[in-house]
Amino acid sequence: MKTESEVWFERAKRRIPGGVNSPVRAYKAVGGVPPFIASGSGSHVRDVDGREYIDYVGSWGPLLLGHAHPAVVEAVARAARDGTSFGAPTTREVELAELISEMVRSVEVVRLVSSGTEACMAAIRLARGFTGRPKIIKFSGCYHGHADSFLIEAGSGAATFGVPSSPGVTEGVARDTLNARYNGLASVDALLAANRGQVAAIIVEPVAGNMGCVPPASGFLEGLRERCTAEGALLVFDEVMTGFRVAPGGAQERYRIRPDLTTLGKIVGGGMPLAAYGGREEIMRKVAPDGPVYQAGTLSGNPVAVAAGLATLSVLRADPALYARLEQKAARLETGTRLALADVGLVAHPQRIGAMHCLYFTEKPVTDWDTAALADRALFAAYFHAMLDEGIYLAPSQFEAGFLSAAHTDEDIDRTLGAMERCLRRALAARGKDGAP
Ligand code: KE4
Repeated sequence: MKTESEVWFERAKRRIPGGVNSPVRAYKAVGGVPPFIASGSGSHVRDVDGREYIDYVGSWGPLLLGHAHPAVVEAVARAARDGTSFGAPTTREVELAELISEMVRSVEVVRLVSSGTEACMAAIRLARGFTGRPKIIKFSGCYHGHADSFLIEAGSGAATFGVPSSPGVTEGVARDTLNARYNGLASVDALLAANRGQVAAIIVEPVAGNMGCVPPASGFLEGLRERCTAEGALLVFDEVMTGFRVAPGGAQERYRIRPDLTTLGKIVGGGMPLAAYGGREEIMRKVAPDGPVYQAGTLSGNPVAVAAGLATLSVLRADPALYARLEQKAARLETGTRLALADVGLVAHPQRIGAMHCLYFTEKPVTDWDTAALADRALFAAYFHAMLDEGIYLAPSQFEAGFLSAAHTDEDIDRTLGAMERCLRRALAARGKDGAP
């Protein structure tokens, strides 16, 4: 007897590539059929077969408050009743821009857009327009959305051009994207020396959440700030994931670094399609219609999405103790994970910053893409499915971050830890690995 999710997945694949509207949702990295989700409430989601899960994906980061938070749902419903879109300025957009600027101090002027990809794409175009330079430096293992300039793998050697990582991205685009090693300032120095006066910006995830969860090494972010200032390049913090997550003012508050531009997404939209880019006024005044750098969007600053973002940030601003409560729960989950690993005798590395985390099935800690790539993906997949069977909904890839929300309860953490040792043993058995009984 097929499950409802199986039936729907077969039907979906007939009309949608991979049956999904974003590739990671198809479970290619872990195999199996993705549960089709019917609803979410707080820290839980329920699938179309009526199975309930503790959710550590949280829509990939937006739901810091949990699913269907009453303030967000009410704000969305109220806004929708007044109309879903006008393509005209509204007062709420101004209020959200002011709130973003208040919470993320380096953002003096901000433009609202509809996705993190759009925000990062626009930020890079702006950096090129402001500096008159063509090249950008990004970091292997970091993800800034699917704009052509970002779908570039590192070419061999430090000074060579990038290589398209997707068909459809041209060599012409690839030559202006340079890949450095995350936490590797020497690789940045080599690229800057080989491209002197050519680099418009360095774009970085201040905590890398798209190869799992890789914290910045001590001095790394400071080193990028110094190098950008010395080189006349812009430092762009991609805080689409870390913004409002690792601190109320994002990673730049946590690590006390002032970037020139910041991109935001996920939490800023409270689960609705909304993102933003902003920063120094001198730079942002180059954006049309103030300046010549063009960027536009039919649904940019959409009143319903803005209402969700305003409600979300307003809850965060009114409850700064939320972050301390989150930290306490996240730390308990991490400690319990370490105990479970010790009990089964498995060397693995839980890595965490605030309420974003990843359990790496690696012998050594992960500091960059090269060390992340050593992870035992098959062991992760076996662990993932064992946890899913126990009603624990993890991100379906070793190279994705997991997220805790303010809605996760101590009982959720206890249930997760209670399942973890069983699932680690099941995964080890499935993989025929040594695991002390
Ligand atoms: P979106 O275009 O997906 O809204 O944002 C792109 C983006 C930009 N910058 C960072 C740091 C991001 O994490 C993202 C998107 N993150 C992925 C999760 N790894 C979204 C999930 C997906 O692609 O379905």
